[in-house]
Amino acid sequence: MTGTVVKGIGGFYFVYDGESVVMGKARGNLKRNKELIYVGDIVDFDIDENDKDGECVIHRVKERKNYMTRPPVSNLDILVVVFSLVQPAVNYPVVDKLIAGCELAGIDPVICISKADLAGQEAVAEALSVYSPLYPSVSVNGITGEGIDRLREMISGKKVALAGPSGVGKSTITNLLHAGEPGIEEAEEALLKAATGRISSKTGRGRHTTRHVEIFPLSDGTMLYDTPGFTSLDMPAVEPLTVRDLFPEFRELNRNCRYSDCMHINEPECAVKEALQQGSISVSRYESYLSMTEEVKKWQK
Ligand SMILES: Nc1nc2c(ncn2[C@@H]2O[C@H](COP(=O)(O)OP(=O)(O)OP(=O)(O)O)[C@@H](O)[C@H]2O)c(=O)[nH]1
Ligand SMILES: [Mg+2]
Ligand SMILES: [Zn+2]
Repeated sequence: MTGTVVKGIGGFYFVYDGESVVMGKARGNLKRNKELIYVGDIVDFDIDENDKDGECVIHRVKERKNYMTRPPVSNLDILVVVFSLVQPAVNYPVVDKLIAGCELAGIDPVICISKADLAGQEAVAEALSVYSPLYPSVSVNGITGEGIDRLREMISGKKVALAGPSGVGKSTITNLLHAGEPGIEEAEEALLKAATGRISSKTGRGRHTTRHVEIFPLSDGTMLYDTPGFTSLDMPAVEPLTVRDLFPEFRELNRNCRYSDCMHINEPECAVKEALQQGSISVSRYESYLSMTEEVKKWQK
């Protein structure tokens, strides 16, 4: 049989075959090869109801379309980069790193500004103006549900992960997208519900409420991955030139730079720096770019 791994905890995996979820373990050959199983993996498994380790044994992981290590997920069509402007305060370098990680993995990012009720319309509009020319973008209010229908349309039928800092409201959005699903019994709904947490009043940060990646299948075919939040992200071991190419707003302009290998930092006749001076490239995006190129230098000898 074939199914999707929807959750993994302590060596146990939950596999969804389109109808029901069975729990089981990986067969010895996978463990011996130290093959990792990601949530989102399509796996071949056998049902073994007499096994003491659960109802199924996974014996093969199918080739992945793509994967990410942070958060650890595979086979995504879309990754929704969720961040709030306040509670917790936005950290643009982290947001831009996550977006760059999507570009690197070949996953389409959608930008979602959460907690629209807390930041004020102007601040939300300003943040949207930075990202909406680059990627599909939306703002949502987890209290009133405003914006959730637009988000639902943007991700309908796709394999979609919600990712971003702890406490920004990913699990709240998961529950809102999940609410009102037809055919779900109340008890089942309670089980399916993603746990949400509070913001620490001391630090203004999230409390890492979600500890594991979990997929919630929706009735329109959407596979919604809720993921644990983080406070920081590391750059992968890539060349500075690769980092440059992860910024879509630079790619077009690069043709007008004097040098085709222009890093848009100190070179003369650089179209990106001109655009920056004219204000058509966002200062915060450019600063994220600078910090990312600095960070990957540690990988160079
Ligand atoms: N004011 C306001 N609070 C919100 C909103 N969305 C979520 N919250 C609250 O923010 C807190 C954190 O929400 P979660 O959904 O647990 O955040 P998370 O991103 O899943 O956090 P982790 O699981 O730690 O990564 C909860 O107390 C929510 O009720 C919103 O739009 N406005
Ligand atoms: Mg959560
Ligand atoms: Zn340049």
